[in-house]
Amino acid sequence: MQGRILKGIAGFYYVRSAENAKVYECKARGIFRKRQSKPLVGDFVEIEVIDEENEKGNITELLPRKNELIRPAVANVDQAMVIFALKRPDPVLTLLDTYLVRMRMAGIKTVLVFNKSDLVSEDEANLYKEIYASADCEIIFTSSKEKIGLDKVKATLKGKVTTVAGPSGAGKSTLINTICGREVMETGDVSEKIGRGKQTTRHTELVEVDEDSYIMDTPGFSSLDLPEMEKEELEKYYPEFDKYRDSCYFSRCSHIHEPKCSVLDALDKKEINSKRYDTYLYLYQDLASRRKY
Ligand SMILES: Nc1nc2c(ncn2[C@@H]2O[C@H](COP(=O)(O)OP(=O)(O)OP(=O)(O)O)[C@@H](O)[C@H]2O)c(=O)[nH]1
Ligand SMILES: [Mg+2]
Ligand SMILES: [Zn+2]
Repeated sequence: MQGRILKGIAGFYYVRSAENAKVYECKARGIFRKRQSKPLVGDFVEIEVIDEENEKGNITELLPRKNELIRPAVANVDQAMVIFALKRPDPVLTLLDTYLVRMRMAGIKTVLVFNKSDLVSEDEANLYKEIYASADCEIIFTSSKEKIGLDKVKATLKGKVTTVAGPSGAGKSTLINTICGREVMETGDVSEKIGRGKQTTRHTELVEVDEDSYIMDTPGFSSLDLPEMEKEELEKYYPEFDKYRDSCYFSRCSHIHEPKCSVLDALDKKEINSKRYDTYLYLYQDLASRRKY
């Protein structure tokens, strides 16, 4: 029978059957290791039941994926919700933009959530709204603590499968619990000393919000690199550059040092946000400094 992987822990995959809605504890047979494709949460699979009473089985086939991500490791999502705290931990824009670029590379629409809005002033929150105003993603400000923005989040989730992504301690699991109105996921503190989350969520899990909305909780990554790519590719993933790149004098303009660069002109005129441009520079230089083998 067919089903969908809800979570994977320690070599076991929990598969909800499409036939009877039972959740079977499954192992993936050796064929996957040979093929180098590992089952992911969100995968549709074929299973054989080996023990009906105790709900155990084997995954025998992976069905084709619509899309997949590596960090977090999920498959077949309709959209991603990149969640950062406005404070505790402070948002690191190079990290945030790395998440956004990765989502665009995978062709996954992104909603940007700034959580813990109870910890900053409205002016401070608005700064982030400005920075990401032209980044081609919906922006939602939330506070699980003070129940702000939750209806907007629910509306965005409606009818879709959404994966969350973001650094440890941003409040991903807390937001999921608040939205679901029950303790689905464990949550943890943010360390006072280093201001980082404690990597509370260790496995990815597909959670039912209501009958047609699903959200995947995932472990947080507080440091994340861009995947292997040519530095020249990076500019494609900054939607702010779309309006300008065709009018640059050089057709393969890096928008860094070339004369008659429309992106640099737009930056001068403040039509492109300088914080976003800064992360572009930073990520470009990071790619340029990588050793090629
Ligand atoms: N002030 C405030 N604290 C929050 C809010 N949301 C979450 N927190 C706190 O932030 C801490 C981390 O929350 P988690 O939900 O465990 O964070 P996470 O993103 O799931 O972290 P990982 O599982 O480690 O990736 C907890 O102490 C929460 O109580 C919020 O809206 N406001
Ligand atoms: Mg968590
Ligand atoms: Zn240019």
